[in-house]
Amino acid sequence: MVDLCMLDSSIFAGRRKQVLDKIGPNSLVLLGSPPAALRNGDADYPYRQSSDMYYLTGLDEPESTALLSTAKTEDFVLFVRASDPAQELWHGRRAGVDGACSNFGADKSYTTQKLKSQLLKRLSQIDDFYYCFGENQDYDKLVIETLTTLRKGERRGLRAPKRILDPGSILHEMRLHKSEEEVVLMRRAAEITGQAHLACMEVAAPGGNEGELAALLDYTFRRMGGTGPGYTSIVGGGANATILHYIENSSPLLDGELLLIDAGCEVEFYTADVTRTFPVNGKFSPAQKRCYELVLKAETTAIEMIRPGVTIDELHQACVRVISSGLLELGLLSGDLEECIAEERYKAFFMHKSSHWLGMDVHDVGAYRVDGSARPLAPGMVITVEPGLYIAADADVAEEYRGIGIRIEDDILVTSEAHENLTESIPRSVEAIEASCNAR
Ligand SMILES: [Mn+2]
Repeated sequence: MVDLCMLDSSIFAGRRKQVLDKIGPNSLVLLGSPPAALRNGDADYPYRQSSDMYYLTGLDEPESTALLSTAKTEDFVLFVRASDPAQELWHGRRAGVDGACSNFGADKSYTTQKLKSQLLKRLSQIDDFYYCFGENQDYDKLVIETLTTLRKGERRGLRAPKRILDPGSILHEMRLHKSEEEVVLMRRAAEITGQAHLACMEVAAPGGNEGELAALLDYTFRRMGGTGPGYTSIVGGGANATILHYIENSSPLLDGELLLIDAGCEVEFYTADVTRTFPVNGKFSPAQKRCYELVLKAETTAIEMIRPGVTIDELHQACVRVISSGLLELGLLSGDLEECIAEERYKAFFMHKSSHWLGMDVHDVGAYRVDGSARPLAPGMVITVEPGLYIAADADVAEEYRGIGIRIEDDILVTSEAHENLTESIPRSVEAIEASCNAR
């Protein structure tokens, strides 16, 4: 059975009620689950429910489908795998048709095999159909076949919905604004993530390996009650840190190099997303320190700006200005500051954006622009701030800067007054990082 240790069934019911209130009369929402993913041979990856499906149901099973409807039918219908002692002996527990009602609050439930006939019946009774094409080919095929059957059957009294709408327009707006319960989970994810990063600073040393630290992250996440990493951890030493999404995590840790760790713990489907960069031997070289303090200055400048009404674009522009100005001072760029910014020359060393929404998905849902303009931040939103500096090992710059990769990333809750840094306690200043690295 799914462990609802913090989010109880009333929270999922409240979310469904909000959706039902927003979709208007004669509407139906279909949410599906991704198929189990094969790793190799006959072994699967661990299953992860889609965030939208979990957000509204709390059900973490493949082959499950949810319908929410304001037509003259049940409000909430679940389709699930049938209980099957033999299958459950081999592959794990199932809610089953009875459990879908008694444990997950469905007004009516069926086995997955009934989805096709029920969808045909229920889609012929509505005007607005909320369904997201392009996420799952099996559902796309079923939906297209069903709509085609309905259109062809108009002379027999069938009718197709008038409109197909994106459920994200409602659901993703809800997910963008975190409730108190969600903030509790994100706070917990941030705390555990902090402990894991700290453990890595204490353990990392020349002669170690990136893989050992990736394992320490996993171990700390799960030992402290998380479900594991919310995305594949990035543990990159030396020039590996200049590869933005490096996940091989298998190189030796070398004396004199920096180590970049981008890792976040997931707690009940909510993830943290934190990056720290520190010296393998516990002491920044002068060039590393200059680069590090530049990225830190960009990060703190942007974080300080965060309050309702500010936009993510403005935070990024602030980071770009600090980084560009620092690159000129370090001699990594030359010329005029305004030109470097206008011509985006900083992109040779800082090529990604500074922030994204954070929540159930590490790059969480929610529109970044509204009516063509950058969206103002509002209380309850959670964003990252993560400027970086990446100097390729063969870059045409002074030798001491080659192969330096630095990113510093924190998770920020927008509050009514300004903001709260959920990951503030994880060492960030040069002094705090060196102290933690030498606390082993
Ligand atoms: Mn991030």
